[in-house]
Amino acid sequence: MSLYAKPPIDPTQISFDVSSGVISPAGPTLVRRLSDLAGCFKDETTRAALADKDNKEVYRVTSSLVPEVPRELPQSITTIYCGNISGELFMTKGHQHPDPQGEIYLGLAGEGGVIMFDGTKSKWVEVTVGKIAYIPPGWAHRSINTGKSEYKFLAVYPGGAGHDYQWVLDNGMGLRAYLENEQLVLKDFK
Ligand code: M6P
Ligand code: ZN
Repeated sequence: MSLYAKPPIDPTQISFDVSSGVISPAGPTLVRRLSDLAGCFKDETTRAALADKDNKEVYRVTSSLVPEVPRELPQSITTIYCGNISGELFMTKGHQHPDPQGEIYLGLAGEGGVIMFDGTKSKWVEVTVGKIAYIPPGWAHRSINTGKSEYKFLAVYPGGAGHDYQWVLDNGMGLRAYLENEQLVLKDFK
């Protein structure tokens, strides 16, 4: 008998296709456009103008059917498209876990990584194919596409951890990621 009274999902096999980013059986897909990223880029004026103009898709997140509830381990594939706003590279919104719990990111395709910030210290970790980033409890995380193609990674995270986006808007991420002369340049967040 299961030690856990009502498991919401049975032991199962989950397929994922790296080129399409499709997970099956599929859960929800989240699409974030420039209009969803208010306050994320340093050049907010240009972000807002471009959001009004063509409102490009910046990234999408496909998920499995494993639900975001305590004790479960949901997975998702994030695809960040190539682009920048005044040199600052396309990124995820970034969040802190309201319930401090860890998370892992596995690189699937392209070039990129994650900025982590604990409110005092910040850290850049590259997450390419063959690498796993470990995000410890208490560290906010924001992913960046540093390459010339789509950047994809698989995330596995505790279902009860939650997503606090306001924490990042209030505290920043410590660092910002730019492309200068084809090189990644990390700058102070301010
Ligand atoms: C990863 C995971 C998800 C997260 C997604 C996009 O797939 O960390 O939990 O939702 O990245 O990041 P954000 O929620 O910051 O937009
Ligand atoms: Zn997270």
